[in-house]
Amino acid sequence: MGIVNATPDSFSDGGRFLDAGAAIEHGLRLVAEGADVIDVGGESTRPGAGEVPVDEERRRVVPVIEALAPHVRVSVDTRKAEVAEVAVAAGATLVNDVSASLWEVAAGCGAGWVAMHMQGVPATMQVDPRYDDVVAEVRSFLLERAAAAVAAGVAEVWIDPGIGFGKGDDHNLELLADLGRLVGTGFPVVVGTSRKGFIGRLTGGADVDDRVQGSVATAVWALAQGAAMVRVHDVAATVAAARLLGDEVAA
Ligand code: HH2
Repeated sequence: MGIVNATPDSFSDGGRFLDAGAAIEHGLRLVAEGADVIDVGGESTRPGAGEVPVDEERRRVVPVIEALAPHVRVSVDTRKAEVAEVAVAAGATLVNDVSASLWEVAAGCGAGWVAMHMQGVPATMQVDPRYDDVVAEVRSFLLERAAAAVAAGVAEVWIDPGIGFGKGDDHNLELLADLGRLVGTGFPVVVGTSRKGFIGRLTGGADVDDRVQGSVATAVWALAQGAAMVRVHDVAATVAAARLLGDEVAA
């Protein structure tokens, strides 16, 4: 899953693809690099980010989805029901929901749904995240939401541990180490580590543009543990590494 953020303030590519033409061009580039899904977002959920009004978010994502949908599967990265609905009408077939609350919307419009775990809300989630057992708590939350979605009639339900969403570095590492416990639920797992802050901290303070190696390493790790999809900015590098793993190492 390649990331296209049509936002002014996303933590790694904010402002680069706010213009629809630039976002579409970038999405097509990621398709050429091997992305199977393009995730289009119009609201940053980086730590500290505030909410974007519905009209503005809709204005940012709809033209990009319309242009990309004939070429590739498109998901919409949103927490808002209204935006999910117009995005599906524009051609998106997957609702990537970091709030894990839009399953009825996905059921209503016949789209797939990604339930991501987050403790708190982006504005404050990194202040002091706490868990007794992060893997068990994330797993039971996701299972509960996934069951609700299945009961509501969503035919395609994904789960995502929400790396960096209300989690300290140790929480992120525990979730990655124990990803098998999410994979074991039987729901397909998607993981997003790409260029995130913990990679910078664990690699001696690498800037956001210098986190490709850590991003690829963690993506390959996630795939090796059984994740079905990784959400990444650096599609070419990730596809090359994933192909090596799948074609050569696992052969
Ligand atoms: N991470 C981000 C946004 N959406 N969706 C899923 N399912 N999983 C993730 O880990 C995830 C996500 C944050 O990354 P990004 O889109 O690059 O930044 P921003 O939120 O600042 O736009």
